Amino acid sequence: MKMVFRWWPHGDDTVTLEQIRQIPGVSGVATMFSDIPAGEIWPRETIFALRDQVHAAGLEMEVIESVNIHEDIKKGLSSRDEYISNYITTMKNLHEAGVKCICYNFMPVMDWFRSNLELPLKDGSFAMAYEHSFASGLTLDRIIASMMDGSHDMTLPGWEPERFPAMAKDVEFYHNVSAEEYFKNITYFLDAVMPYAEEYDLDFGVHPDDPPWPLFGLPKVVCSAESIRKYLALNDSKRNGLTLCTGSLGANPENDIPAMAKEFAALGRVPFVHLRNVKHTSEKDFHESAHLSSEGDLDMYAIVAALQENGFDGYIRPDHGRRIWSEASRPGYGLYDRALGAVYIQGLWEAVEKSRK
Ligand code: CS2
Ligand code: MN
Repeated sequence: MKMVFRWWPHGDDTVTLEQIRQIPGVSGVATMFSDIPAGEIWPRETIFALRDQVHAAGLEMEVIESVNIHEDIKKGLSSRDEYISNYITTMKNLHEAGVKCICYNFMPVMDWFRSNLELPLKDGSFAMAYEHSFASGLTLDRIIASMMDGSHDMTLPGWEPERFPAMAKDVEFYHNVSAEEYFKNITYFLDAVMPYAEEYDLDFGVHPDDPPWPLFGLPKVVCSAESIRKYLALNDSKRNGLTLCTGSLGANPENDIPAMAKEFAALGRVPFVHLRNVKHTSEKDFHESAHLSSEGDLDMYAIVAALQENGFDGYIRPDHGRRIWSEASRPGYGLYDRALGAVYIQGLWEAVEKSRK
């Protein structure tokens, strides 16, 4: 297992590589170029320059989160072939720079959604929260405005402003796309890309939908054990894997996360894990919590044990943290709470490892 930490380059992060280097046990970053629009090739020189910067700080750059998928690929338009070809060139460039794992998602139009990016918790910290009745009633303008209001002027993953102008039309487009058609578009992408994932030694981990249920009339793809089985079966390559995001999947109390960790790690199809915890306030309402089992509804020990006992040998990162100690940062991605999470997870990992000997 390798512990990594999400980080944005080119001045788009309040956290520095030097700070990440000082978190015990963290060996590398999961990073991306949020300034390159989806669909464009990531130039070799740009990737190599970043890799050198990360290495100079004493860290590795083996995980990319995310190489976003152009909307035309998701929609299945004829222009997709060019974007897929660009994607494959980016894969080649990343491979040559030593990248081993690519996290991506197939959520249409937008990435994760929260109705409140700064819910005050009892202990004086702030967490991101989701209230279903409120979220389902929002217009697109309100959705964008509510995400931007809490963004502290930083790009939120999946909410890059370049996406906004087309969003309304895109949402409408998907109202006429069935889940079956959408899965065909995914298969087309996977069939084109997986042979190159094998050639370039790149493990792909699709990120679950967040929240893991239908919202805004958009098709949902990865939200339960059943849908994950279906996704992995779309293309049999072992490189076609899952990013097990416990907080995204765990937002639905019916999802048994330790069972999922067991099933998919045993298949060797989990290259990357996002560990975070959630606290349910009702069936479809929740807020994010500190990583500890005692702070949320997920049994983090059971998840770590399931991964280890089933041969998981990939990357783990602490996902969204709370805002604590008055830190100003991109929502979910401050230094302090994620650093506490990284160390807690490694404590669990060591405890499980030693108890098995
Ligand atoms: C993040 C995602 O919210 C989360 O759980 O991990 O934004 C993730 O980076 C993307 O969906 C991956 O493509
Ligand atoms: Mn995640």
